[in-house]
Amino acid sequence: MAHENEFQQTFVMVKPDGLQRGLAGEIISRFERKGLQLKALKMIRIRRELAETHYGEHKGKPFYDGLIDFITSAPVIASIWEGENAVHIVRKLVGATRPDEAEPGSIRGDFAITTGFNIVHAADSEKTAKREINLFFKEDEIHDYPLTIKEWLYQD
Ligand code: DAT
Ligand code: MG
Repeated sequence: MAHENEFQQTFVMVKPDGLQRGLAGEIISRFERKGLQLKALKMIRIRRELAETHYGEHKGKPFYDGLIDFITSAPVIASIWEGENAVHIVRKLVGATRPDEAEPGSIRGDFAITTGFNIVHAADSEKTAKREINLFFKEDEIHDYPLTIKEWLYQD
């Protein structure tokens, strides 16, 4: 795996369907229990312009218009999580894009049925994570505080 043992921040969003289905707490809880540190959290209604920037790589694909309509249709919960290899670890916890391929035990594997309603977003690389963090959060919304259980999560 690239970036082994690298401390990283990643961007995660509970999508409108995750929130509407009452799964926000469950989803956040999974990252907490893994040992990742919550650095930022907020509930927002994504404006169209932000949605189009965030999902810019998918512009022109058949599902693009529906994706933009969906992600702007109701509030989401945006968050930043930090830890060793956080980007890769969070993607594993989230599971494959298609819920019929997502492993049981992953969030999408456990709670989603269709790709269009796969309940959670996570950045797919360190570069994407940085970009998405900057898109969704101001610097003063990101919190630095000690992770008191750190010595039980990481060897020095
Ligand atoms: P991921 O969210 O796992 O990073 P992606 O970046 O390829 O996946 O696509 C972004 C979102 O777009 C995905 O979470 C759900 C939607 N999407 C992707 N492919 C789709 C498809 N074939 N049909 C409907 N929605 C799709
Ligand atoms: Mg993606």
